[in-house]
Amino acid sequence: MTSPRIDRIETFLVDLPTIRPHRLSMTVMSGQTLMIVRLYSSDGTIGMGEATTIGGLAYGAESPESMKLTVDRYIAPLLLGENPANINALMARIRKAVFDNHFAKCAIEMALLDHLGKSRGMSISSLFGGRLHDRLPVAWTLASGDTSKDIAEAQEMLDQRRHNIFKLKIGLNTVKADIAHVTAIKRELGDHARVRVDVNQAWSESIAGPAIAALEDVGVELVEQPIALSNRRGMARLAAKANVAIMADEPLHGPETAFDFASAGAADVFAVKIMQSGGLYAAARVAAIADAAGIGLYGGTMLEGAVGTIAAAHLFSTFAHLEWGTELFGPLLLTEEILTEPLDYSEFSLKIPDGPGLGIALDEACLNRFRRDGAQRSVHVVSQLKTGS
Ligand code: MUC
Ligand code: MG
Repeated sequence: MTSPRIDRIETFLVDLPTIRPHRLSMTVMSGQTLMIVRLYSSDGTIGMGEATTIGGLAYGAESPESMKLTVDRYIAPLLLGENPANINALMARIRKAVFDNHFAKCAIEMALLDHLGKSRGMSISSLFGGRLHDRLPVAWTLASGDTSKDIAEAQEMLDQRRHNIFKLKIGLNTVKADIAHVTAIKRELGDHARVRVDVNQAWSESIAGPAIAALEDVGVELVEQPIALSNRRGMARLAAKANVAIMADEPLHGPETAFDFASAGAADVFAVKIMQSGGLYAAARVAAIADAAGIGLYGGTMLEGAVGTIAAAHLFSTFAHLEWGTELFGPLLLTEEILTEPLDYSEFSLKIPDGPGLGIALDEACLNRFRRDGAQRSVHVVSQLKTGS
């Protein structure tokens, strides 16, 4: 039997509105752009992947447009004509030719994994050795910028039994105003909900010390990335002093940075993200480093749409210790349902799909309505290789 080969790679951007403005310390989002990759092989199997950023270039060095360009111009030509099942070899070839660009690499690796799973009749979690959890706890982020709106939103989530863990985005206002905001929300929700905050690097170390102590007093259980991503020593000092958990997020760019943070004692918890890590395999290695160092694990998000969210969910479902749950709520922040069958968010958790690969299917009519390029696609075909065009 001949092996299948990659015939075509297609990329396109999908611009979707958010259900409300989402305020982080570095940007306010009113929409999210999905960079979708589809990989077509000679046996008719299609693998799909997705990458997203937050606020264009506000959060990190890649934008949706740059991810698309990286795949179109630099990654796709390396894969055409190759056997899609050789994921390690293909990713090694990509790493040799493309420096960094973790998000673009993650989207391609995801499409290869989806393709392999579909070809073998196995889910992505099965490819990673099988799931340990059928459902994952999912936190919701309160980030409307308005205390009473946030309280109403949290109460609605609790009533629907959709979320009972809330992450509050702070760092945009004064510390005094932020602490008053968090205090009011925690007081209102009481013991029905767990409350955490994400400062997204907005504080200096001298501000962070007393602010973390004040947040601890009002019942916050975890503080995420209080200071600049480059200040690893400051993170270590804050983690040593604080009684609440200190979580690292933005500095974790794969196994090397995870090892650096773990060996410096610079966090109690790691937010593991498949895109920031550079793919699912790299994220699994970040989790292994955390486990070995006794660091807690949290399944993070770059506010991915359904494709990226489910890819992450498959991987996180294989983690033995996921002490802090996940925040895989990205699709719920968007106004549009892009799947033919919506994901199951209920009982404060997300169900991992059972089907092969990612186990989800895109609603083409919906995608077509929101595609930035209308009907035009960036498609790379094997014939381009032959003609050299
Ligand atoms: C981040 O910094 O954690 C995750 C949830 C959310 O609202 O923003 C993201 C990014
Ligand atoms: Mg964060």
